[in-house]
Amino acid sequence: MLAESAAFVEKSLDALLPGVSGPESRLLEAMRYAALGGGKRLRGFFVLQSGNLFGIDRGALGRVAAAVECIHAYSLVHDDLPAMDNDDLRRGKPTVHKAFDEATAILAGDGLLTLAFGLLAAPDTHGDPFVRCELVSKLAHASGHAGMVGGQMMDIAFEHGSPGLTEIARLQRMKTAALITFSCEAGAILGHASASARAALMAYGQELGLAFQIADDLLDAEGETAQLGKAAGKDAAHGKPTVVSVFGIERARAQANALAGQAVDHLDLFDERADLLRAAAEFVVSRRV
Ligand code: GRG
Repeated sequence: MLAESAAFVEKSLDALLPGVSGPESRLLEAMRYAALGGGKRLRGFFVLQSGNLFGIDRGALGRVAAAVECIHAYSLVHDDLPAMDNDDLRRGKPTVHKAFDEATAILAGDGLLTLAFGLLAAPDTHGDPFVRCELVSKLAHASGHAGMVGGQMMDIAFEHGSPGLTEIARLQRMKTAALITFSCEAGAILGHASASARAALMAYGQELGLAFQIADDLLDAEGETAQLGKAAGKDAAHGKPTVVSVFGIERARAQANALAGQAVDHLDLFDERADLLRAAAEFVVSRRV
């Protein structure tokens, strides 16, 4: 299901990332290393599938999917830095600061972050400047202090506290679900969709984003480093509060499945063109990587 769209997202990214040349070539090489050649491309998949519901052309969808994957790749590069998670392995290969160096990793993340907004703002993404502006502003909200970056700060703050389930859910909505929600909303923005269609896609993204994070925490608790392509068992080792640490494995799994089911219910107003989004909900909670 994901393979075809992952290949298309990879191709789009390859074409849209700058080529490696000039005295800054080390930066460009690190950006390409971080963004290409790995990852499930799940966020890109949501962009493509939400856009398909409204007949958006593939070129535009490839640009928006690439923008979201650039933001995601930057967040992984910065998350892996010694000042944050200090990880050596990501997507089955050395993290960017290991393959290059810390300064280059910081700059590569910065380069990917800004490239994402440049891609959305360019006329090739959509002929209507209001649509481009809305994509930029919604992605900024999802990835900045009110979304992913804010969630990451809460994650760090909670290492020294004992948050309850409400706080953990808020953190996960910001850190993980906000970017997934934007990916699902993007097709509706590009397609000038009705308010109800847009709300349904956002609700799907929010529920599935939370299910995705719980599934990720379950993989961290139960998976193997070699299979995941990143370090496993880190949450427990660091005493990190997650839905798994609060609920235990079985209840956390039941919660992830329930959220995935609720996500699918939000798609009721769409016909069979939403079937891949329906299937993705099952994938998100049963995945092994
Ligand atoms: C450092 C600004 C900043 C933000 C960091 C995304 C993030 C916030 C941290 C990465 C660590 C983490 C466990 C985040 C939760 C989201 C998540 C599960 C990311 C991994 O996403 P996948 O599984 O990765 O989709 P691939 O490699 O398949 O793209």
